[in-house]
Amino acid sequence: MNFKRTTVTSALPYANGPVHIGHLAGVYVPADIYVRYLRLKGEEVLFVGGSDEHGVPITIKARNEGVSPQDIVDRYHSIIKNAFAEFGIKFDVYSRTTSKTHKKVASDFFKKLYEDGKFIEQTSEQYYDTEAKQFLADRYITGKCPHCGNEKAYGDQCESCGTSLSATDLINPKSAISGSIPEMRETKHWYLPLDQHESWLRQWILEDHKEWKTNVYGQCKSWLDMGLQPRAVSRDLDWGIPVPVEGAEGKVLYVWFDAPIGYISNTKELCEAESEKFGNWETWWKDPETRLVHFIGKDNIVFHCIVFPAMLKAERSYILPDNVPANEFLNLEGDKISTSRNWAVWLHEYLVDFPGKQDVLRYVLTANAPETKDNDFTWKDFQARNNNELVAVYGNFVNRALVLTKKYFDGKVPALNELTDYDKQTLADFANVKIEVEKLLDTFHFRDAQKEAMNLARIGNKYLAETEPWKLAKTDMSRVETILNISLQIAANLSIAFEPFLPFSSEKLRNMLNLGSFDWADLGKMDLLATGHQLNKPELLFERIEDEQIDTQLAKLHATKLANEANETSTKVAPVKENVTFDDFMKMDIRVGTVLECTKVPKADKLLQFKLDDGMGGRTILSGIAAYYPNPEELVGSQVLFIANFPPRKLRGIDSEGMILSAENPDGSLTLIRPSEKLSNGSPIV
Ligand code: B3M
Ligand code: ZN
Repeated sequence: MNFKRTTVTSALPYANGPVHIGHLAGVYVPADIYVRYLRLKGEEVLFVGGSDEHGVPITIKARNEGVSPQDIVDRYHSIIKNAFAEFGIKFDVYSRTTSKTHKKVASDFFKKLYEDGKFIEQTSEQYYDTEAKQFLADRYITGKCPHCGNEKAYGDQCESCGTSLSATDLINPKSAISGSIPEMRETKHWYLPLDQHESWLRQWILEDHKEWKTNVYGQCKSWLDMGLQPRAVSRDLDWGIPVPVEGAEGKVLYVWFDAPIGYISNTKELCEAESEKFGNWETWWKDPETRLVHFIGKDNIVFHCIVFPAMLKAERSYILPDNVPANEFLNLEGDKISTSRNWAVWLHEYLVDFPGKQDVLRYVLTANAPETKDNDFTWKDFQARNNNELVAVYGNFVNRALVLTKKYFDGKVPALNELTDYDKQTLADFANVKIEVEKLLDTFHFRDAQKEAMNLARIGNKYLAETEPWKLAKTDMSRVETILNISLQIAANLSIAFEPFLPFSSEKLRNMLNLGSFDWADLGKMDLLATGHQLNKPELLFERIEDEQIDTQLAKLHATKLANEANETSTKVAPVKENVTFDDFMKMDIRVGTVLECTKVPKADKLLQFKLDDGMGGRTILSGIAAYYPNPEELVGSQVLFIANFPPRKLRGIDSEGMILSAENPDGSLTLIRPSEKLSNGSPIV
């Protein structure tokens, strides 16, 4: 199929928090690379983004902060929008699902399907909070997890063991709104009968789109093989787009019904505002010659490959996506990125710590993009890729070419004279790269495409290092001219090849080269700079990142980890036992003693035998802590606490006269209690 234009969408992030590197790596950088590439090729393309401003998490956040959901989405919509702009994610439109246009488009979409009989109505039982007088979304119900016993599991998921739940699985469910025990009540909803769409979806995905990425295809196949069920497209909630039919008071469109329609509404909003530039919105969504591509993360695959296409098909006038190049997840320093645990690199914080280094992050995220499997971001790798690749290869090459041209030719592009075999070989290596990069970009292999672009820089860097024009300047100026001409042409090519990946650096490089407009077709040409063309002042394209900067980031993450651990520990503290009286306490005779000997008890792998100076002539006590003290002799000289009035008992043939006190750690291990100051042996604890 020959398409005339492409509509590119990228998932609409929930406006309930800022965006982090996982978002960029998974969705927005690849989408932006792809769009920049198409634009450079002179293709007609529309890049649609926006914020997803409905859904339960937004209402929960608002309730927690005591503000309205609108306040929350207003705040994060602008934070997110700015972060994307800062990183050069160049949307044609970035709007929001609380816009007027969207309300109308989504509402009309629902109405059309409703009137055409594309939904089924079903009544089901759901938890209802009689105090707050509302039905409870799964997230609004807490209770005990049936799998791990966590008392604070949510009705949709237990965050302790990660199991996804439904509200009815919870033991002792409670409303998170009022704290009351919810009751079951009947409620009516509209469902999209996905089961009725199964057969065309099977054909369309499994037969007609075998070229989709294997992670996407595989997930679709397993959904289809499990058999599709009707999905509710409405919810009992007061935040969202009201269900536009009679008798639906208190019900709104399910967020996953309205959000993908947001792509359409945002297109419409743009086209109506700038019709001369973008034409009619319907062309982007209904013309069979338009190619639709959705960039998303793996958790959104079912919605974009199955649910939304079923909605579009049911509506009957829309095109379907041609590809859905979903990525897997990016981890951070070996752990899953998590907003609630603050385990993330937030874009707005990165910009404060690394001002002007947007391209470095873009580069590293693409180099490690989770294209086929989850991948890991580490700060050491970030530093290494910056220092060893961007600075040492790309930056170094460009800088040398420009500085030498300034030095020998006053910044004017020198002539291309006779070519040596090595020159010819270098030029030939070059010519292949364009085809290779294109092939990779066309098939969404952004990591490899960027690697190819970096190869160009490597070719250039090697060429300069091996020809050593600075050594020839005294003897063979004609040769120096040729070498620098070739090097500058390579630099000009780099500014094109890297434009989709590193737009800020490309622009900087083009300014240094004093290069005007250009397009993708210029890539591979060796006459981009005419002889005599005046270059601008050379500047460094990239800067080294020092160890201290990386250490600061690692320290920040370490602090987060400690805080999280402290948090988790505090929730795992053993419950307090029944009260005792003061007299009960006073019956216990706890004293200080010094360890004189400490040895393993033969054939009892848990026991240590202590000989204590107890200030009363000495005693022997056995304690079950051998597992935690592999070198018991090191305890000699330590002071410990022991119970002095335990009746002696025989263990393994040895009389044990008391009990030594230890603390139990959250993981169940034991640590001896040792006074931090030297005390007199036999002193009672009071
Ligand atoms: N807001 C989920 C997410 O941010 C959702 C995407 C909507 S795309 C139409 O992962
Ligand atoms: Zn659990």
